Amino acid sequence: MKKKLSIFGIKATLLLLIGISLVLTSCERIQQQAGVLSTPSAKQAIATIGPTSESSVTGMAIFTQNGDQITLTIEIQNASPGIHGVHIHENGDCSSPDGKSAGGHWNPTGVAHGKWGEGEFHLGDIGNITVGEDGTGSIELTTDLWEIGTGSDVDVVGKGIIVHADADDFTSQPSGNAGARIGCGVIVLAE
Ligand SMILES: [Cu+2]
Ligand SMILES: [Zn+2]
Repeated sequence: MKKKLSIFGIKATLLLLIGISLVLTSCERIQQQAGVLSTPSAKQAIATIGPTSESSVTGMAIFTQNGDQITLTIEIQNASPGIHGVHIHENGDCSSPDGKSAGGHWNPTGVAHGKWGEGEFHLGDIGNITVGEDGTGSIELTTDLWEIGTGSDVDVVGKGIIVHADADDFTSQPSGNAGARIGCGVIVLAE
């Protein structure tokens, strides 16, 4: 009788210890999640790029803020090999089959189209992506000219990413003569 009781006592203690450790683990998780959400330097915005009716292009654009610097990385797949212009356009609207619903180049400063970092250029003038034989390509750009989720004139959230069939020549107005719109994505604040 005594033996049975002591075995029961060990089992009960073990169960209690497992229960306490489970509660502690879930508390830690909640604290970690809250920490990520409240860190202002980890602000991110993303756009999932999908094909217009003229293509099968897919891709992803990720904007990550670090201090006052924002780094944009765009990766695309299933594109034709060669050079493709890529811009931020003024509307986060990919509803039309030709991508025209995204409007013109995002140009909150009201200047001419051009090459990023040289003379006048739209805040949406990201540049050109070189796509290899495997149909993939990428571009990266770091700047303090954009903001994420501030609601200001230079906030990228709510705008569109457009990938073009041809290269941006950086001189033709108003959009670099980059041809048809083959990929489109809406820039949204990342959770
Ligand atoms: Cu464009
Ligand atoms: Zn432009």
